[in-house]
Amino acid sequence: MERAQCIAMLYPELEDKLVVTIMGASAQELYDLGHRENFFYLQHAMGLASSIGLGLALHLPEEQVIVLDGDGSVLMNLGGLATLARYRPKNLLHIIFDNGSLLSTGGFDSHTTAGITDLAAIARGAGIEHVAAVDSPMDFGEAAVEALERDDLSVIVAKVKAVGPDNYGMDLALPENAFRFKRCVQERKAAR
Ligand SMILES: Cc1ncc(C[n+]2csc(CCOP(=O)(O)OP(=O)(O)O)c2C)c(N)n1
Repeated sequence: MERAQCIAMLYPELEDKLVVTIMGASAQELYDLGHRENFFYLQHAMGLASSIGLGLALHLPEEQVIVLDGDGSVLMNLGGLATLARYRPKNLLHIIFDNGSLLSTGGFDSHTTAGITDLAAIARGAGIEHVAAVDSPMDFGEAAVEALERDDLSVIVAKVKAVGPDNYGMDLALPENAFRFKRCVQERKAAR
């Protein structure tokens, strides 16, 4: 299974949600499907996409927040899973694309490559009740639908191939994306 395939399956569902991605391949694959003002690509701050998602979810309970993360990034902020479990926002779905690689910076193996580290087990051990580990598009789709309907914190660990986009490049620098995303959040809040 490829991450781009999963993101494409998810894309129609993302129109009315707030979406935070890590930098690099995940961000590019989402951007390539068509940028929307409710997408925030967290450049540089590896590991903190779930923390940004948690803050958004806690402060905007009427929004549904989706975080698109990577194994390498999650490994840099394992405590983030425990913090998610503790605050348990009902409106947060944390999707971890586990490609066993730090793909966006050259494809170095991560701790999950040889099956040493099990991120789904860590998420469960952190206290997150709804954790799905999937490795096929059908299972990913089912897990995503269940999570979006659940009304509780959910984590999906999706095993994917270590492949990314052919080309990188976004016509949207981090500050511009951040300002526009914030404005989008404010406008959605005002419209409710
Ligand atoms: C604190 C920090 N360290 C290192 C980097 C450089 N860096 C950017 S993306 C990346 C790899 C991310 O790996 P992963 O989360 O598994 O996602 P993938 O690239 O495999 O999609 C690294 C090491 C960074 N941006 N921030």
